[in-house]
Amino acid sequence: MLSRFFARVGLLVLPVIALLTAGCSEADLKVRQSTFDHKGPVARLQYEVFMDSVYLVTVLFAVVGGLLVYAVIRFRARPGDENKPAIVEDGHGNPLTEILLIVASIGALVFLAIPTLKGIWYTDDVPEELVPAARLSAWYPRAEGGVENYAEAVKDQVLEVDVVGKQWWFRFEYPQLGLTNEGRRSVPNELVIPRGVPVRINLRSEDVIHSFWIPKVAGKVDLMPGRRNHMWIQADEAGHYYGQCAEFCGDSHAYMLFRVEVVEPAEFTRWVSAQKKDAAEPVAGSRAAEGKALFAAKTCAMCHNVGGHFGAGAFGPDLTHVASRKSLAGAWLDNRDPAAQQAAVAAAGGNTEASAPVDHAVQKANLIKWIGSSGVLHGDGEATRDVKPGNRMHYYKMFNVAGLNETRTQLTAAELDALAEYLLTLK
Ligand code: HEC
Ligand SMILES: [Cu+2]
Repeated sequence: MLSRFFARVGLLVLPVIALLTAGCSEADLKVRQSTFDHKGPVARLQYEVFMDSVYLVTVLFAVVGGLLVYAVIRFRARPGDENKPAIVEDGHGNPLTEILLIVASIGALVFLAIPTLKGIWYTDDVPEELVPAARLSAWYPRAEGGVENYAEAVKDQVLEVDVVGKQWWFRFEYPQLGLTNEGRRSVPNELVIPRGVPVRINLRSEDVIHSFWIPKVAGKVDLMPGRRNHMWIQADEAGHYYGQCAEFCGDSHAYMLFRVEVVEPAEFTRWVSAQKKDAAEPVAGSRAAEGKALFAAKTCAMCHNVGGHFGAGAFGPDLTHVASRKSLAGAWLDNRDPAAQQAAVAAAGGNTEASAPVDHAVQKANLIKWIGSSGVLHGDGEATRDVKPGNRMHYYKMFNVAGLNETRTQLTAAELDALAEYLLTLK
């Protein structure tokens, strides 16, 4: 009879265990946005706090579940039980058990509270010991000073990045390096940071609440309107990391991604000077030159900055170096060839941070798809489907100015092609 009982329990429990462990293979733990595959000190600490609680609840589950199973078996109904009194006599209980339970509960809380609180302080700001003189940034002029103002110098030496959340994309600014929206040179969607260096991240929002999350490097802190939050990150391996807005923020929240390029410090210095350059002039008479003229004629310049060409736009992503990025439109459209990308990951032994270079044909197709999307009327009067529903490029009702309607720009296939050719020159 007992074996029949166990057979029944087994029938119930096995599928549950199978369900719970599905997705626990080595490869599954290394997917693009896995918090188990931590690649920096902040993510590692968050992983450890998580695992501490997993160990604790596993013990709790075993103890409570074990007692339950024991009671179910030990006190199951047996033939002849009909003659026993239905209600067992009341007792006070066992004071020792009660005290032990209280002590054990407090112990469990303390066990979790210590790493949690330590983690909260650790992730709040770049720890000073992580910024010794030997690692002072090569790209930023060293603050002069001796030991007295070391703390101040350290503060200055930490690379700072301002992250601004917008519906539905991220804008990155490097105030120490002169890459800001105010200075018409911000970096949309792809955060570039040097490897092995702590970076202080200042977070704010220009509309609703968003949240900044790079599962393999650190997460998650909210970007709030009217408030400045901060955190720090460090990535210990170079590569292409995947980030995501983690707070529901409207129609296209699910399409609000971003990327983090972790590069060697020397490469970072090169990247910074490339970002500061103005866009080159397209060859006179080329399709790109035609596209440049259209960029002004079709109101694109109203929202977008192109350094050296158009300086009025500050609302949309800065396009000065749009063609140098691996993704487009809140990193929703990938500019790499999918097959080449798969091959790159496979060649790196399944490392999802490996990346194929930009494929210019894919990039051009993406540009055309994006610019010609969301109700933009093509020559034949047919509106295309949204790439990102409600996006602020094609539906800019949020300006809320009398007389401003959705863009509904008329763009022929030839015009789209010229615009894309122009944007492709913005390397
Ligand atoms: C009303 C302001 C506005 C106008 C006008 C506008 N855009 Fe945009 N554009 C945006 C916004 C906002 C985004 C970001 C959308 C998103 O990712 O959700 C964007 C995104 C883009 C991107 C993707 C940039 C990136 O790095 O991801 C390109 C390319 C672009 N616009 C080109 C154009 C062109 C070409 C025109 C003219 C036909 C144009 N835009 C007109 C606001 C505007
Ligand atoms: Cu969001």
